Amino acid sequence: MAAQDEVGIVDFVLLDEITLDKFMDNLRFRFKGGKIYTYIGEVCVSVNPYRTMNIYGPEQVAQYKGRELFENPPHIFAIADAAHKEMKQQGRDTCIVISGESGSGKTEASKIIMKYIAAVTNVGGRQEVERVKNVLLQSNAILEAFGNAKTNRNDNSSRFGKYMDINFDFKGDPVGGHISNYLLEKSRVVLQQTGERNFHSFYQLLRGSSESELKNYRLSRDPDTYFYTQQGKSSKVNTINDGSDHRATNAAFKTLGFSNSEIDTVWSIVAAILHLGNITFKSQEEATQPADSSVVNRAAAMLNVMPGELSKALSERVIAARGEVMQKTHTLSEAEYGRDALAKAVYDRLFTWIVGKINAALNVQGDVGKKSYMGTVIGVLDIYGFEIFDANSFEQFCINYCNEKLQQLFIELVLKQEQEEYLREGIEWKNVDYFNNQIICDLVEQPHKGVFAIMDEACLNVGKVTDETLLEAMDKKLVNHKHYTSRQLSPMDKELKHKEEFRIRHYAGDVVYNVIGFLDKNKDTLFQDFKRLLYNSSNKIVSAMWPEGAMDITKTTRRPLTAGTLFRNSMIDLVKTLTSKEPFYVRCIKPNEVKSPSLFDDERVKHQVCYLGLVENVRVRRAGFAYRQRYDKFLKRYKMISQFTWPNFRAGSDKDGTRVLIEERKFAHDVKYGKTKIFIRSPGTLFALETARSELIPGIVILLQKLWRGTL
Ligand code: AD9
Ligand code: MG
Repeated sequence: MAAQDEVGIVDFVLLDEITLDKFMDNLRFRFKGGKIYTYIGEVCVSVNPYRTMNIYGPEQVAQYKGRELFENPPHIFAIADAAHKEMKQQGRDTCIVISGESGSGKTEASKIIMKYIAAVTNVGGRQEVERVKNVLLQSNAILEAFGNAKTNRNDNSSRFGKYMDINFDFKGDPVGGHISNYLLEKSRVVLQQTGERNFHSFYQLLRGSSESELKNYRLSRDPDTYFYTQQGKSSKVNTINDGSDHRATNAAFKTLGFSNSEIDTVWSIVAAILHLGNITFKSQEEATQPADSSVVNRAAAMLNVMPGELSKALSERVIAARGEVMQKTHTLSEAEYGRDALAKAVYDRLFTWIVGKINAALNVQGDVGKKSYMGTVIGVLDIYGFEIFDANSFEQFCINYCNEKLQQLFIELVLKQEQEEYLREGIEWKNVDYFNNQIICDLVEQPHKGVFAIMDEACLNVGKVTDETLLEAMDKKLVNHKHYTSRQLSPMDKELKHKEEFRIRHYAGDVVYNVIGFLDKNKDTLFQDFKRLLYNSSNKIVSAMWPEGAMDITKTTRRPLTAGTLFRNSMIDLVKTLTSKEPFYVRCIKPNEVKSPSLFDDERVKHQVCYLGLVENVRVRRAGFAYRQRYDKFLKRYKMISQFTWPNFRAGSDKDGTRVLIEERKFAHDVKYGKTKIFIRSPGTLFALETARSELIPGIVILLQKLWRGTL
């Protein structure tokens, strides 16, 4: 591969001068010339083209299959292939971490990677592998229907985090998989900002169902009829065809082996939520009741529960005090709160159930599984990107924290460990400075002092604490933190307009959060009455989604973990999983805010290049080395290419042997000798070593065969 193709420099490491300006010039030049991928060593920088690119067909698959990164122009296929090759050859788990802000192209990248893996595997055409590949590919349609939505940043924004492990057998073919999902933004079910939509599934059901289906679900076609689908005032999206997407979702359900009654239950639940959203209440004397029983009837029918029971659960709750059970009627706002909590919980449970079903379909099974399953995986991570809206709440707080964690992982593995290794190995090295966002991760996740811990403490004091007093508690504990402030702490700050606001200086930008709703969302309670109601549904699938409805209210239960703590724990686990694998990175960049295929907004891109630490990445990489290996392993692999080391080197240590080999092959100018490892600067040297080796191998094999047969 030439350092330069027709459009700029293919690897930023090869820039003649490493400055932000030169970086930007190359990125812009390439984007304008239709080249959306550029490397930093093995990291792939990808700029969202906002148009269909003709670069993902069979021809390109053939071009990249089995090749080394440096043999072809930069492409995400090459990263997918590298992860696959590494896994297959070294028997190591690998993962591909895709990061970037909302709308930068992460989900598209993850789909392209999966399609590539599907395209290069199962040359033998085994049936079970084919099934697994289909399930892997089709699961996206379902997950996006139920987990994605139009936001003001992205028409198809992921509102959940997804980490998918693909299991491979010894041939390198996919034989199963597992999806872990992270915190679905369920508040969207009941509330959308102007210009945004609910999850796609709602519009798919309304626009894609036949007349008779609509009648069965007791729905009318127009999303504006339903409170839960009309708030954003933008139910129609140009880039989305809800009708055909509905067909694709149903086809995917079929491929994954969902039964007809399961599919019907899924859509009935979605319909039930639409009906729930249209329930209003009237208050008379001490009692609150649904205003219109016909709407309640429809929702009840869709959930297969008794309308009277639903009405009751919406109007009052059972409480247990000192072993005694009592009824307490709701106030109007409690009833509305309960209705929305029910709608959110039902959708969230449905989503979790769907993911569980997909995982069941992806279970390693059959002969393929038993006989040859080796247990190596490629993990693909596609999460919700960093986001700032006009109004930011608990969900944005979690999403942005998740992005902090991934940035921290990148720093740890790409910037920090690399430099530490040079130090350890005694390689001469000029330190590269970068911003370490650990301080922000700590601000959020530290025990006792972090925001999640302060929220949990507030949640323990039920009754006495409000969102406002939570903010006071945060102010008190975080007053001296460089990355935190609030209206109270900075009264002159013009960005903080309301007394409920606090600001976090994230690695990717400042975000103002409104604390109202934080406590509730963290506590995430659903009245036991609803759980019992759903458990008692005559639809077995619905009932099975709510096993805790069987619990007796008088039995004291342990306080469940809060949503924040669960999320924090799942992020810590995720980082652990990723750290245990060999990582490959795709760093996605959003070229502009208006989804234009031609506009390269310098300021916006520069901002992303800076916070992603890309220039620092180039510096570490450039001063660094493309390849390193322990002396014993290096010698074992390449000893046949030197007369001095073949068949064995006896004149000194492995390090001496390595040195003799490198000098004979005239690569001394491109390597450094560490304490335990050899460091090779350019990929070309490695390529030359590999070529020399593979040219010799057939000869060696023949030699060995002759020896074996005794004909030599
Ligand atoms: V979010 O954090 O989930 O809100 P993503 O996932 O980073 O975000 P997404 O992949 O959904 O962004 O990309 C946004 C849109 O950009 C897509 O719907 C496509 O219209 C467009 N896009 C992104 N990547 C490509 C691509 N490689 N080719 C063509 C693309 N279009
Ligand atoms: Mg996405």
